[in-house]
Amino acid sequence: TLTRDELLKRVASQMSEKRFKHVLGVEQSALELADQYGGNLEKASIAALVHDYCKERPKADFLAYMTKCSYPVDLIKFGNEIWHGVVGADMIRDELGIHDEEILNAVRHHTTGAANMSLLEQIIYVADYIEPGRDFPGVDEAREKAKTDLKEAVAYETQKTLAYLVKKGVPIYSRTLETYNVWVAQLE
Ligand code: DGI
Ligand code: FE
Ligand code: FE
Ligand code: FE
Repeated sequence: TLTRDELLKRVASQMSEKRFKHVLGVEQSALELADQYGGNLEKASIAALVHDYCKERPKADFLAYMTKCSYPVDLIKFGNEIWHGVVGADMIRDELGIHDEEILNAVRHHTTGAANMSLLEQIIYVADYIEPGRDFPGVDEAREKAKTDLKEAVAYETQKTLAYLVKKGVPIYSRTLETYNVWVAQLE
């Protein structure tokens, strides 16, 4: 397994300085949340460091990987925004040798959420949204909620993200809708 230093180097080599700063911010927020809610600090750190590892991959790499392995057909219609988590998790396993399914699921679901999310998945989903470098309307409210109730923060982020995507008129991935139905609309 990679040391933290080796992991940092591998991650930094995959992205712009700006995105690497975001990754370190997500790690900081994830560690704070893990500390507060009793999550595993080491897993929170690793998941945060690798969550956007594939964000800057060429589209062709994802398409080749998806063709080689079997993914749901509806996934092919989307783009890097969805692939870097869903497909990225498997690339991280192959390239970085990270096999912990909890960490991989945290990466897999960090963009869309999921109907059922482990504590670690909730931590990474929320940390990605509230890390110190984020600045958008509503981020402070999300930070406040994260301080008092992690699940409320998950719900808030899910509602805001879906509203934002609908306003932009972009396609909504099925898993994003599932997250909304369970976490916001409380359809079980
Ligand atoms: O990778 P980051 O920028 O740190 O953040 P992210 O992985 O949470 O989100 C990446 C983008 O994906 C963000 O602009 C919101 C968008 N997104 C989330 N769910 C969906 C989506 N885009 C589409 N088209 N459909 C979705 O369901
Ligand atoms: Fe991401
Ligand atoms: Fe996110
Ligand atoms: Fe991110």
